Amino acid sequence: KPGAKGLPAPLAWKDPNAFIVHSNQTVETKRGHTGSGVITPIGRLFIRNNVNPPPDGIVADRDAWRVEIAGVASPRTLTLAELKRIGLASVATVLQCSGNGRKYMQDALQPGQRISGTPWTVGAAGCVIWSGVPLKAVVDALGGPAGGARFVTGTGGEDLPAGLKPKDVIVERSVPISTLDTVLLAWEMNGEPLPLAHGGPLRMIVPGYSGVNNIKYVKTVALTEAETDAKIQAASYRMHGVGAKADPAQPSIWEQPVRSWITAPLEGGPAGRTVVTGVAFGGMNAVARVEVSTDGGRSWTDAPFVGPDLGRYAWRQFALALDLPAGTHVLVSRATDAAGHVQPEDTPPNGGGYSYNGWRGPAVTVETA
Ligand code: MSS
Repeated sequence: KPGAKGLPAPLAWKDPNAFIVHSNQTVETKRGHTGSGVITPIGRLFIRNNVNPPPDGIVADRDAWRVEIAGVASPRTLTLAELKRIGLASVATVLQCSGNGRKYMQDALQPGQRISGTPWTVGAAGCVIWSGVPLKAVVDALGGPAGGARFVTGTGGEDLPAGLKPKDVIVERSVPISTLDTVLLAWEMNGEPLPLAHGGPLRMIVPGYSGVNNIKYVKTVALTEAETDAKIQAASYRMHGVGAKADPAQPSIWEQPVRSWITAPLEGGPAGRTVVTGVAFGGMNAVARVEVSTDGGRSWTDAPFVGPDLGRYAWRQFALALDLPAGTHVLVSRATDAAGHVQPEDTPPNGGGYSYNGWRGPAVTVETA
């Protein structure tokens, strides 16, 4: 039963009341627990690991962490201390699992159809400020890209389980070279040293891209001609039909689509004045507009954004004060990004349960009296 399990021991430092524990490696922030500030407190941010994290020891001496930079004119292995002498930048991004909202796709399946994977609702997401060095500055310091680079490929620093083919388990992802201008090699989140659980000592952040592309404990960053043939890239996190097999010709789960959901109210209460709050983001583009409906999408009202605007990759919070008469209300929100993409009513199910961004799935039904 979701919510019945306690936090796994390595995550015991997190707020025990803020999570639905799906498994040792998949811990979802309860809806409404991302807080009323724009930034998600680290103690309430979701966790998703594809394999067991490395031992704690790797954050004992953070500055000694080594990352190999390849596919540049002068390839080198740099320590974190050396990276800190190259540059510093900060960016706020929505960190969201590719499968966030998968439950809404699973709930809509026909008999005989199946989508496997964690049934995340809205809580495999948060908004984080990352600080570190722009990858571009590191590449420039090493003489610029070697010829022919088409991808940025990051490799996670986990010890791989024995007895399995490394390519089947290694967390290694390639993203298009166009991200070279925005990728950050981050050692801080929300002003704190990056905890191991979120990828410390060093994480590759790809602004606007879904969770899996943000490689924790990154040990190699390479500019490559081809996408990695690791299973997590070639035969997983692909857009394909329900029941079909993943293959490298299908689109990879990279850029996040526009999305929003309501964070309060989640339960009924007295009729009358109510503040409907939520979060909205555009993925690659800034979010430009969000509307709220209290009648399940029949009529819509623009909701004002509140709090600071932390840039195009961050989410914005919204708060609409309104009067709810006594009765049943179906609350939903619908975001539009700066490029004009509108959140659809539903996202057709896909085989991996990825990139759900419908406004219908996360509807909240409340009774007021
Ligand atoms: N990285 C590494 N190294 N490993 C692993 O496992 N996972 C992914 C990312 N990265 C991994 C990595 C995923 S998948 C996700 S979401 C993310 O991460 C999460 O994060 P956090 O920090 O929250 O845990 Mo899905 O798309």
